[in-house]
Amino acid sequence: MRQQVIDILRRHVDKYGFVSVAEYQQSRDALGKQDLYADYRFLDGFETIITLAIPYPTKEVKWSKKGYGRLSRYSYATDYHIVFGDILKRIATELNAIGIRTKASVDTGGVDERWAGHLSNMGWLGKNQFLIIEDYGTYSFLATILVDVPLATEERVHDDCGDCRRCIDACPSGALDNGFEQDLCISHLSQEKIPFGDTEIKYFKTMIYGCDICMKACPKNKGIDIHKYAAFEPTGIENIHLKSLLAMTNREYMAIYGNNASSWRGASVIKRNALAMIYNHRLYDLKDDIVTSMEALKDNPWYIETAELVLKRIDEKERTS
Ligand code: B12
Repeated sequence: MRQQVIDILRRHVDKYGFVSVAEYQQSRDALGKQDLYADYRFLDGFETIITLAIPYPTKEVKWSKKGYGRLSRYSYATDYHIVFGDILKRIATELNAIGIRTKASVDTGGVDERWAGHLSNMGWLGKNQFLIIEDYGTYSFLATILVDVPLATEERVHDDCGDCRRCIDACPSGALDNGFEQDLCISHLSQEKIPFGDTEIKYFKTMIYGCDICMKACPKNKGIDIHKYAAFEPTGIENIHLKSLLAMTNREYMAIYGNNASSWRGASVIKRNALAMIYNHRLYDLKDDIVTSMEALKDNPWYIETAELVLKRIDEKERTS
Protein backbone atom coordinates (compact mmCIF):
# COMPACT_ATOMS: atom_id res chain seq x y z
CA MET A 1 0.00 0.00 0.00
CA ARG A 2 2.77 2.48 0.96
CA GLN A 3 4.54 1.91 -2.36
CA GLN A 4 1.28 2.38 -4.29
CA VAL A 5 0.74 5.71 -2.54
CA ILE A 6 4.32 6.80 -3.26
CA ASP A 7 3.91 5.90 -6.93
CA ILE A 8 0.79 8.07 -7.12
CA LEU A 9 2.44 11.02 -5.34
CA ARG A 10 5.53 10.83 -7.56
CA ARG A 11 3.40 11.22 -10.66
CA HIS A 12 2.27 14.65 -9.41
CA VAL A 13 4.90 16.17 -7.08
CA ASP A 14 8.62 15.81 -6.40
CA LYS A 15 8.50 16.46 -2.65
CA TYR A 16 6.23 14.72 -0.18
CA GLY A 17 6.34 13.15 3.26
CA PHE A 18 4.25 11.27 5.81
CA VAL A 19 3.61 11.91 9.49
CA SER A 20 1.18 9.99 11.65
CA VAL A 21 -1.79 11.93 12.97
CA ALA A 22 -0.90 10.70 16.47
CA GLU A 23 2.65 12.10 16.29
CA TYR A 24 1.44 15.40 14.86
CA GLN A 25 -1.06 15.83 17.70
CA GLN A 26 1.43 14.83 20.40
CA SER A 27 4.08 17.20 19.08
CA ARG A 28 1.66 20.14 18.83
CA ASP A 29 0.62 19.48 22.43
CA ALA A 30 4.26 19.25 23.50
CA LEU A 31 4.97 22.64 21.86
CA GLY A 32 2.07 24.05 23.84
CA LYS A 33 0.95 25.67 20.61
CA GLN A 34 -2.57 26.76 20.03
CA ASP A 35 -3.54 25.09 16.77
CA LEU A 36 -5.11 26.61 13.68
CA TYR A 37 -8.38 25.08 14.84
CA ALA A 38 -9.40 25.03 18.48
CA ASP A 39 -9.31 21.23 18.60
CA TYR A 40 -8.23 18.21 16.56
CA ARG A 41 -11.66 16.99 15.47
CA PHE A 42 -10.75 17.66 11.84
CA LEU A 43 -8.24 14.78 12.16
CA ASP A 44 -10.78 12.23 13.42
CA GLY A 45 -10.84 9.04 11.39
CA PHE A 46 -7.49 9.73 9.71
CA GLU A 47 -4.17 7.92 10.33
CA THR A 48 -1.62 9.88 8.33
CA ILE A 49 -0.94 13.40 7.16
CA ILE A 50 0.65 13.37 3.72
CA THR A 51 2.61 16.60 3.24
CA LEU A 52 3.38 17.93 -0.22
CA ALA A 53 5.37 20.81 -1.66
CA ILE A 54 5.52 22.46 -5.08
CA PRO A 55 8.22 24.99 -6.01
CA TYR A 56 7.80 28.51 -7.38
CA PRO A 57 10.47 30.66 -9.00
CA THR A 58 12.72 33.01 -7.08
CA LYS A 59 13.18 35.29 -10.10
CA GLU A 60 11.31 38.54 -9.64
CA VAL A 61 10.07 41.18 -12.03
CA LYS A 62 11.94 44.46 -11.60
CA TRP A 63 10.27 47.17 -9.58
CA SER A 64 9.10 49.62 -12.31
CA LYS A 65 9.83 52.94 -10.68
CA LYS A 66 8.48 55.50 -8.22
CA GLY A 67 4.71 55.54 -8.44
CA TYR A 68 4.42 51.77 -8.66
CA GLY A 69 4.15 49.02 -6.04
CA ARG A 70 5.30 45.51 -6.74
CA LEU A 71 3.65 42.28 -5.57
CA SER A 72 5.69 39.80 -3.55
CA ARG A 73 6.92 36.74 -5.43
CA TYR A 74 4.41 34.25 -4.05
CA SER A 75 1.48 36.30 -5.34
CA TYR A 76 2.40 36.46 -9.03
CA ALA A 77 0.04 35.09 -11.66
CA THR A 78 -2.34 32.32 -10.58
CA ASP A 79 -3.13 31.87 -6.90
CA TYR A 80 -1.29 28.85 -5.47
CA HIS A 81 -4.54 27.66 -3.90
CA ILE A 82 -5.91 27.15 -7.42
CA VAL A 83 -2.74 25.53 -8.83
CA PHE A 84 -2.17 23.24 -5.84
CA GLY A 85 -5.91 22.59 -5.49
CA ASP A 86 -5.95 21.05 -9.00
CA ILE A 87 -2.94 18.85 -8.21
CA LEU A 88 -4.55 17.71 -4.95
CA LYS A 89 -7.78 16.82 -6.73
CA ARG A 90 -5.91 14.59 -9.17
CA ILE A 91 -3.95 12.88 -6.39
CA ALA A 92 -7.06 12.38 -4.26
CA THR A 93 -8.92 10.79 -7.18
CA GLU A 94 -6.11 8.26 -7.64
CA LEU A 95 -5.87 7.54 -3.91
CA ASN A 96 -9.65 7.10 -3.69
CA ALA A 97 -9.45 4.63 -6.59
CA ILE A 98 -7.25 2.33 -4.46
CA GLY A 99 -9.68 2.57 -1.54
CA ILE A 100 -8.06 5.36 0.52
CA ARG A 101 -10.24 8.04 2.08
CA THR A 102 -8.78 11.55 1.68
CA LYS A 103 -9.20 15.13 2.86
CA ALA A 104 -6.92 17.52 1.01
CA SER A 105 -6.24 21.19 1.65
CA VAL A 106 -3.94 24.14 1.03
CA ASP A 107 -3.71 26.62 3.93
CA THR A 108 -7.17 26.08 5.33
CA GLY A 109 -7.40 22.44 6.43
CA GLY A 110 -6.42 23.09 10.04
CA VAL A 111 -2.96 21.50 9.82
CA ASP A 112 0.09 23.66 10.52
CA GLU A 113 1.65 22.79 7.19
CA ARG A 114 5.22 23.81 8.00
CA TRP A 115 5.24 21.88 11.24
CA ALA A 116 3.73 18.80 9.55
CA GLY A 117 6.27 19.23 6.73
CA HIS A 118 9.08 19.21 9.26
CA LEU A 119 7.75 16.15 11.12
CA SER A 120 7.26 14.33 7.84
CA ASN A 121 10.89 14.66 6.82
CA MET A 122 10.23 17.06 3.90
CA GLY A 123 12.52 19.75 5.28
CA TRP A 124 13.36 21.71 8.41
CA LEU A 125 12.05 24.88 9.98
CA GLY A 126 14.29 27.86 9.38
CA LYS A 127 14.76 30.88 11.60
CA ASN A 128 12.76 32.78 8.98
CA GLN A 129 9.87 30.40 9.86
CA PHE A 130 9.90 28.66 6.49
CA LEU A 131 9.94 24.98 5.82
CA ILE A 132 13.27 24.85 4.02
CA ILE A 133 13.36 22.01 1.52
CA GLU A 134 16.40 20.65 -0.25
CA ASP A 135 16.44 21.86 -3.90
CA TYR A 136 13.56 24.30 -3.22
CA GLY A 137 15.01 26.45 -0.42
CA THR A 138 12.17 28.54 1.00
CA TYR A 139 10.40 28.98 -2.36
CA SER A 140 7.67 26.36 -2.11
CA PHE A 141 3.98 26.11 -1.37
CA LEU A 142 2.77 23.44 1.02
CA ALA A 143 -0.36 21.33 1.22
CA THR A 144 -1.60 18.28 3.08
CA ILE A 145 -3.78 15.25 2.42
CA LEU A 146 -5.25 13.41 5.39
CA VAL A 147 -5.61 9.69 4.69
CA ASP A 148 -7.10 6.79 6.64
CA VAL A 149 -4.13 4.40 6.25
CA PRO A 150 -0.83 4.23 8.23
CA LEU A 151 2.15 5.32 6.09
CA ALA A 152 4.59 7.21 8.33
CA THR A 153 8.18 6.29 9.16
CA GLU A 154 10.47 7.72 11.81
CA GLU A 155 13.07 9.42 9.55
CA ARG A 156 13.93 13.10 10.15
CA VAL A 157 15.73 15.82 8.22
CA HIS A 158 18.29 17.26 10.60
CA ASP A 159 19.75 20.17 8.68
CA ASP A 160 19.28 23.52 10.34
CA CYS A 161 20.31 27.16 10.10
CA GLY A 162 23.33 26.81 12.39
CA ASP A 163 24.68 30.20 13.50
CA CYS A 164 23.22 31.98 10.45
CA ARG A 165 20.99 34.93 11.32
CA ARG A 166 20.82 36.74 8.02
CA CYS A 167 17.00 36.66 7.90
CA ILE A 168 16.78 37.96 11.46
CA ASP A 169 19.12 40.85 10.67
CA ALA A 170 17.45 41.59 7.33
CA CYS A 171 13.89 41.97 8.64
CA PRO A 172 13.27 45.75 8.87
CA SER A 173 10.56 45.37 11.52
CA GLY A 174 12.45 42.97 13.81
CA ALA A 175 9.70 40.34 13.44
CA LEU A 176 12.21 37.49 13.77
CA ASP A 177 14.19 38.89 16.70
CA ASN A 178 12.32 36.78 19.25
CA GLY A 179 11.26 33.73 17.28
CA PHE A 180 8.36 35.07 15.25
CA GLU A 181 6.17 38.03 16.16
CA GLN A 182 3.31 38.00 13.73
CA ASP A 183 2.14 41.52 14.58
CA LEU A 184 5.49 42.88 13.41
CA CYS A 185 5.72 40.80 10.21
CA ILE A 186 5.46 43.10 7.17
CA SER A 187 3.66 40.40 5.18
CA HIS A 188 1.08 40.25 7.98
CA LEU A 189 0.73 44.05 8.09
CA SER A 190 0.23 44.15 4.33
CA GLN A 191 -2.78 41.83 4.66
CA GLU A 192 -4.39 43.04 7.89
CA LYS A 193 -7.41 45.34 7.95
CA ILE A 194 -5.86 47.87 10.32
CA PRO A 195 -4.90 51.54 10.23
CA PHE A 196 -1.20 52.23 9.65
CA GLY A 197 0.79 54.52 11.91
CA ASP A 198 4.15 56.10 11.07
CA THR A 199 6.03 52.89 11.89
CA GLU A 200 4.01 50.71 9.51
CA ILE A 201 4.05 53.35 6.76
CA LYS A 202 7.83 53.38 6.57
CA TYR A 203 8.03 49.64 5.71
CA PHE A 204 6.21 50.06 2.37
CA LYS A 205 8.95 51.14 -0.02
CA THR A 206 8.61 49.04 -3.18
CA MET A 207 6.50 46.01 -2.23
CA ILE A 208 2.78 46.62 -2.08
CA TYR A 209 1.60 43.22 -0.90
CA GLY A 210 3.35 40.43 1.03
CA CYS A 211 7.04 40.49 1.84
CA ASP A 212 10.04 38.50 0.58
CA ILE A 213 12.82 40.09 2.62
CA CYS A 214 13.54 37.16 4.98
CA MET A 215 13.48 34.75 2.04
CA LYS A 216 15.82 36.86 -0.06
CA ALA A 217 18.30 36.97 2.82
CA CYS A 218 18.33 33.17 3.16
CA PRO A 219 21.53 31.53 1.84
CA LYS A 220 19.66 28.26 1.33
CA ASN A 221 18.03 29.84 -1.74
CA LYS A 222 21.37 30.42 -3.45
CA GLY A 223 21.31 29.18 -7.03
CA ILE A 224 17.67 28.09 -6.82
CA ASP A 225 15.11 29.28 -9.39
CA ILE A 226 12.63 26.57 -10.41
CA HIS A 227 10.18 27.28 -13.22
CA LYS A 228 8.10 24.11 -13.09
CA TYR A 229 4.63 25.69 -13.26
CA ALA A 230 3.75 28.19 -15.98
CA ALA A 231 0.94 29.38 -13.70
CA PHE A 232 3.51 31.04 -11.39
CA GLU A 233 5.24 33.04 -14.15
CA PRO A 234 4.69 36.82 -14.18
CA THR A 235 1.87 38.05 -16.39
CA GLY A 236 2.74 41.75 -16.54
CA ILE A 237 0.47 42.92 -13.72
CA GLU A 238 3.01 42.61 -10.90
CA ASN A 239 3.84 46.31 -10.82
CA ILE A 240 0.73 48.22 -9.81
CA HIS A 241 0.33 51.89 -10.74
CA LEU A 242 -0.52 53.60 -7.45
CA LYS A 243 -2.56 56.47 -8.89
CA SER A 244 -4.70 54.13 -11.02
CA LEU A 245 -5.11 51.74 -8.08
CA LEU A 246 -6.55 54.46 -5.84
CA ALA A 247 -9.23 55.14 -8.47
CA MET A 248 -10.22 51.47 -8.90
CA THR A 249 -13.35 49.97 -7.43
CA ASN A 250 -13.07 46.60 -5.71
CA ARG A 251 -14.81 45.05 -8.70
CA GLU A 252 -12.27 46.57 -11.11
CA TYR A 253 -9.40 45.33 -8.94
CA MET A 254 -10.88 41.83 -8.81
CA ALA A 255 -11.31 41.76 -12.58
CA ILE A 256 -7.51 42.02 -12.87
CA TYR A 257 -6.25 40.35 -9.68
CA GLY A 258 -9.14 38.06 -8.70
CA ASN A 259 -7.21 34.84 -9.50
CA ASN A 260 -4.12 36.11 -7.74
CA ALA A 261 -3.01 35.40 -4.17
CA SER A 262 -2.97 39.16 -3.43
CA SER A 263 -6.72 39.50 -3.75
CA TRP A 264 -8.09 37.48 -0.84
CA ARG A 265 -8.51 40.52 1.43
CA GLY A 266 -9.98 42.71 -1.33
CA ALA A 267 -8.67 45.90 -2.92
CA SER A 268 -8.89 48.11 0.16
CA VAL A 269 -5.84 46.64 1.94
CA ILE A 270 -3.76 47.07 -1.22
CA LYS A 271 -5.00 50.67 -1.51
CA ARG A 272 -4.09 51.28 2.15
CA ASN A 273 -0.58 49.96 1.40
CA ALA A 274 -0.48 52.26 -1.65
CA LEU A 275 -1.10 55.25 0.64
CA ALA A 276 2.06 54.37 2.56
CA MET A 277 4.04 54.09 -0.68
CA ILE A 278 2.72 57.40 -2.00
CA TYR A 279 4.12 59.07 1.10
CA ASN A 280 7.44 57.21 0.91
CA HIS A 281 7.80 57.98 -2.82
CA ARG A 282 7.04 61.66 -2.08
CA LEU A 283 4.18 61.66 -4.62
CA TYR A 284 2.63 64.69 -2.99
CA ASP A 285 0.76 65.63 -6.16
CA LEU A 286 -1.51 62.61 -5.53
CA LYS A 287 -3.20 64.36 -2.60
CA ASP A 288 -6.42 64.88 -4.55
CA ASP A 289 -6.43 61.22 -5.57
CA ILE A 290 -6.17 60.27 -1.90
CA VAL A 291 -9.10 62.54 -1.02
CA THR A 292 -11.21 61.05 -3.82
CA SER A 293 -10.35 57.52 -2.64
CA MET A 294 -11.46 58.49 0.87
CA GLU A 295 -14.86 59.47 -0.44
CA ALA A 296 -15.25 56.05 -2.06
CA LEU A 297 -14.10 54.28 1.12
CA LYS A 298 -15.77 56.59 3.61
CA ASP A 299 -17.24 53.66 5.60
CA ASN A 300 -13.84 52.01 6.08
CA PRO A 301 -12.37 53.39 9.35
CA TRP A 302 -8.85 51.92 9.01
CA TYR A 303 -8.50 53.22 5.46
CA ILE A 304 -9.70 56.68 6.43
CA GLU A 305 -7.40 56.80 9.47
CA THR A 306 -4.36 55.84 7.36
CA ALA A 307 -5.29 58.31 4.61
CA GLU A 308 -5.75 61.15 7.13
CA LEU A 309 -2.33 60.44 8.63
CA VAL A 310 -0.68 60.34 5.20
CA LEU A 311 -2.32 63.64 4.18
CA LYS A 312 -1.21 65.18 7.48
CA ARG A 313 2.38 64.01 6.98
CA ILE A 314 2.40 65.30 3.39
CA ASP A 315 1.16 68.70 4.58
CA GLU A 316 3.91 68.81 7.21
CA LYS A 317 6.56 67.97 4.60
CA GLU A 318 5.21 70.58 2.18
CA ARG A 319 5.21 73.27 4.85
CA THR A 320 8.81 72.59 5.86
CA SER A 321 10.25 72.28 2.35
C1 B12 B 1 -1.34 32.54 8.97
C2 B12 B 1 -0.26 32.41 7.92
C3 B12 B 1 0.57 33.49 7.72
C4 B12 B 1 0.61 34.68 8.67
C5 B12 B 1 1.45 34.27 9.89
C6 B12 B 1 2.72 33.50 9.48
C7 B12 B 1 3.42 32.74 10.57
N1 B12 B 1 4.76 32.72 10.48
O1 B12 B 1 2.82 32.14 11.44
C8 B12 B 1 1.28 35.78 7.79
C9 B12 B 1 0.22 36.62 7.12
C10 B12 B 1 2.24 36.69 8.50
C11 B12 B 1 1.97 34.91 6.75
C12 B12 B 1 3.01 35.38 5.99
C13 B12 B 1 3.68 34.61 5.05
N2 B12 B 1 3.33 33.42 4.60
CO1 B12 B 1 1.94 32.35 5.43
N3 B12 B 1 0.73 31.12 6.19
C14 B12 B 1 -0.10 31.22 7.18
C15 B12 B 1 -0.87 29.89 7.35
C16 B12 B 1 -2.22 30.01 6.65
C17 B12 B 1 -1.04 29.45 8.80
C18 B12 B 1 0.27 29.58 9.65
C19 B12 B 1 -0.03 29.40 11.11
O2 B12 B 1 -0.84 30.11 11.64
N4 B12 B 1 0.59 28.38 11.73
C20 B12 B 1 0.19 27.94 13.02
C21 B12 B 1 0.85 28.72 14.12
C22 B12 B 1 0.06 28.34 15.33
O3 B12 B 1 2.23 28.37 14.09
P1 B12 B 1 3.31 29.03 15.07
O4 B12 B 1 2.76 29.21 16.40
O5 B12 B 1 3.89 30.21 14.38
O6 B12 B 1 4.42 27.83 15.13
C23 B12 B 1 5.32 27.62 14.05
C24 B12 B 1 6.78 27.86 14.41
O7 B12 B 1 6.88 28.85 15.40
C25 B12 B 1 7.30 26.49 14.82
N5 B12 B 1 7.56 26.33 16.24
C26 B12 B 1 6.79 26.70 17.26
N6 B12 B 1 7.38 26.36 18.39
C27 B12 B 1 8.53 25.75 18.06
C28 B12 B 1 9.52 25.18 18.85
C29 B12 B 1 10.63 24.57 18.24
C30 B12 B 1 11.66 23.95 19.09
C31 B12 B 1 10.74 24.56 16.84
C32 B12 B 1 11.90 23.95 16.14
C33 B12 B 1 9.74 25.16 16.05
C34 B12 B 1 8.66 25.73 16.70
O8 B12 B 1 6.33 25.55 14.47
C35 B12 B 1 5.33 26.17 13.70
C36 B12 B 1 5.69 25.96 12.25
O9 B12 B 1 4.69 26.50 11.43
C37 B12 B 1 0.10 28.90 6.59
C38 B12 B 1 -0.59 27.67 6.01
C39 B12 B 1 -0.80 26.60 7.07
N7 B12 B 1 -2.00 26.09 7.13
O10 B12 B 1 0.11 26.22 7.78
C40 B12 B 1 0.75 29.83 5.54
C41 B12 B 1 2.21 29.57 5.12
C42 B12 B 1 3.03 29.30 6.35
N8 B12 B 1 2.61 30.84 4.54
C43 B12 B 1 3.39 30.74 3.54
C44 B12 B 1 3.98 31.85 2.86
C45 B12 B 1 4.56 31.57 1.48
C46 B12 B 1 4.01 33.10 3.46
C47 B12 B 1 4.82 34.34 3.03
C48 B12 B 1 6.17 34.01 2.43
C49 B12 B 1 4.03 35.18 2.02
C50 B12 B 1 4.75 36.46 1.60
N9 B12 B 1 5.66 36.42 0.61
O11 B12 B 1 4.47 37.50 2.14
C51 B12 B 1 4.93 35.09 4.37
C52 B12 B 1 6.15 34.66 5.19
C53 B12 B 1 6.23 35.20 6.60
C54 B12 B 1 7.12 34.35 7.50
N10 B12 B 1 8.41 34.67 7.60
O12 B12 B 1 6.64 33.36 8.10
C55 B12 B 1 3.67 29.28 3.19
C56 B12 B 1 5.08 28.88 3.66
C57 B12 B 1 5.76 27.88 2.74
C58 B12 B 1 7.03 27.31 3.31
N11 B12 B 1 7.79 26.64 2.45
O13 B12 B 1 7.34 27.43 4.46
C59 B12 B 1 2.47 28.56 3.94
C60 B12 B 1 2.77 27.15 4.43
C61 B12 B 1 1.28 28.57 2.93
C62 B12 B 1 1.33 27.44 1.92
N12 B12 B 1 0.26 26.66 1.84
O14 B12 B 1 2.29 27.24 1.21
N13 B12 B 1 1.47 33.67 6.71
